[in-house]
Amino acid sequence: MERRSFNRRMLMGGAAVATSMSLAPEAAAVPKRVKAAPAGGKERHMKLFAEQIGRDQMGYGIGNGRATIPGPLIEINEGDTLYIEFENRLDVSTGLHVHGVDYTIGNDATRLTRSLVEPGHTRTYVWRTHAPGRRADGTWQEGSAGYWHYHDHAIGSDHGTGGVSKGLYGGVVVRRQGDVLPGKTHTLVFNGTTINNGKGHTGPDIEATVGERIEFVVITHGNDFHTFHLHGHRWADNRTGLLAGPDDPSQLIDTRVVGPGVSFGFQVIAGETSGAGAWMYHCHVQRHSDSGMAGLFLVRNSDGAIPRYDDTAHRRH
Ligand SMILES: [Cu+2]
Repeated sequence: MERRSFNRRMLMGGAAVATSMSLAPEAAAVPKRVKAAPAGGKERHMKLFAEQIGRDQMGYGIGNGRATIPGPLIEINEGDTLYIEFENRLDVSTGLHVHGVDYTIGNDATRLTRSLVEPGHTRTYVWRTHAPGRRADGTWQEGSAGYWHYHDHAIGSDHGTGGVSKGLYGGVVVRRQGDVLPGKTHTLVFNGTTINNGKGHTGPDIEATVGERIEFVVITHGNDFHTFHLHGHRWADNRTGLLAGPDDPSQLIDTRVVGPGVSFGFQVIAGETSGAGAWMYHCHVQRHSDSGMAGLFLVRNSDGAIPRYDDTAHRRH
């Protein structure tokens, strides 16, 4: 098994050989060439709505679908302008307040700035983004690229305390030209002591096959500080979660402190150095993980198997 894996990596060229010895035997070949984000500068249009979910929850939805918690992941490229036709299907005023991107005060989606949407009404929010560049005064202006998020800022209080607790939130990814694109992206929101307002206070399972490039967008809401931890994987503590090269000084981490309003993201190659398995992710505040702030990153071998995974133990929770 080990030899077969090693040989496959040797075909990829000299650079990969040096590291292959330390790789887990079950690790599959990493794709030879990653896909990169294209240049921005496009005008994009989408429709989004907010609606009630059951008796106690609320969510954002897209197109003709149902609302979800978290809401749809919104992904754009630096330089893009996004026009969001937003429909309020709730019986209270709400809006789409966003972090990180550029928007005028009339797009703040707060009561203070009279930029909410009344029940049954529709309006268009405009989000702009910009690429990095040099200001006229010679200083450097960072671009919009990052892992951001949007949420209600009106229901329950002028800060959206009620709307956010019921599920009105979602992720935003702004990519820079050339950024590595993931195979799949998953949004995890620590909200109170739930993950994604999950029933039974249990986080969703995230499924992958060894070698897949998986992106995590992690957002925090509520009143508590948390420590996001993922087993068997690690990432760089920088904008992308990926090292830019051998001289990138970013620290490698597998746990990060987060608090209300914070968002970050990263990519991992599933099972790259540790192989397949039911890898837990959870808040590392013991009281929080014990109360259910945990889920599984289910990384399968290419034959679909998950080594040493006792499904019944997990389901008993
Ligand atoms: Cu926690």
